[in-house]
Parts: sequence; structure tokens; C-alpha cells
Amino acid sequence: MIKGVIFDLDGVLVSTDELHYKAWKRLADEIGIREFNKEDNEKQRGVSRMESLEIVLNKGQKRYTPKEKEALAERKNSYYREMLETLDDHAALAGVVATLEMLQTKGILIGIGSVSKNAPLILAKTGLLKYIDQVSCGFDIKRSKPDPEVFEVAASKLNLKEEECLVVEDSAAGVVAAKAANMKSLGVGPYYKILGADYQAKTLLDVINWEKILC
Ligand code: B16
Ligand code: MG
Repeated sequence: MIKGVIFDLDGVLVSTDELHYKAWKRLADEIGIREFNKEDNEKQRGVSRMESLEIVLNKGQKRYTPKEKEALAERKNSYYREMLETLDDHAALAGVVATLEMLQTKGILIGIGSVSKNAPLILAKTGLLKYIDQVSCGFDIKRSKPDPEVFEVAASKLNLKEEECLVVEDSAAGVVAAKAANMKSLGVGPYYKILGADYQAKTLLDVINWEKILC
């Protein structure tokens, strides 16, 4: 029986995935990596900031020291945070608020399992924080998805056993992490059919079998 639902943030509750792309693209252009494109960006879904940077740098020839890499990641993050300032309570994706309200009514606990260090800011700016019981984010973990750590921390903060939690994800790395944490998963987003999740829906609006999913 499911007692808690742990939502990934970027691409599941809010479409910050597009903002990540714009910020990485700006950095890539500035350092002369014009080949960085949407396809590369898809590989950045759910992976950490530094791993995402490597995906950008692998498209170019130049090698950077660890210190230079830190500065590049920080530069991208400043562009991204500038864009996050535009977020408001219209930024939640289709069906998100209705789903969170429905789960609350059923007494299901709601957690966040996001590797983003910007998760607290995004939740505050979009007004979603009031629905969330516990947040597990980039500040709580040492290893990013597909490692299960971010979901294990969320379950522990919610005071639930792993098997009592369902994960909602838009990335393959996240679904692998959910499985490794012994949690069932619901895959959403543009790639919902190929994520390997236990349940699938294009958006949260399209989930019709919550009764079955939560049993
Ligand atoms: P930040 P999620 C992930 O969020 C993004 O999908 C991924 O593209 C990003 O690199 C990562 O957060 C780190 O984000 O730079 O804001 O700390 O999908 O786990 O909610
Ligand atoms: Mg995501």
C-alpha cells in the first residue's frame, strides 16, 4: 500500500527543463561549443550539475581544470537562477495542483526527490511548497540519479519504508534510481513510454488509474 508519493521536480512538477537548456546553451555558445543541442540536453535530465557540464564540454575539444569547471558550472547556474526569477504559480505543469490536492485529500504524504540544488527556490517561487511534506534535493545527497540516494532520503524524511513510496519521474536515470530504491514508479513527460516505469502517462492530467497505482 502506497503511503507517500515522491515527485521529481524538473520536468514533472515544473517545466524548468527548458530553462536548464537555455542556460546551458548560452554557456556553450559563450565558450565556443556551438554543437550543443536539444539531443545532448535530453541526456542532462535528472543528472547532476557537474555531470551536465561534462555533457556540454564533451562536445568541444578544450580541456578544463577542476577549478575552471567549477566556475563554468557556477556561471551556468547564475544564468539559470536569473531565469527562475520569472517563475510564478502559473509555472506548474498541467494537472500538478489537482494531483497534489487529490493526494492530500487521500492522506498520502508528498515528497520531492530532485538532485537540483535549486529545488527549494523553485518550490517557493511556484507556490508548490505548501503541498510538500518533505524535500530531498541536491543539498541532501552525495550521489545523483541513477543512484537511489535522493529517493531513500525522501522516504526516510517522510518516515516511510521504501516500498510504501511511489516515485513520479520524467527521466530514465530517475526510474532506474526508483527501482534501485525498491519503489514503484510512474513515468511522465515526452519520453514516458520508454522510461521503463511501472505506470505511464504523458502528463499528470492523463493519469486515470490512481486507485490502482496507490493500492
Ligand atoms: P541544479 P530533477 C535535475 O532536476 C535536472 O533534471 C538536471 O538537468 C539538473 O542538472 C539537476 O537537477 C541539477 O540541477 O543545477 O539546479 O542543481 O530532474 O532531479 O528535479
Ligand atoms: Mg526530472
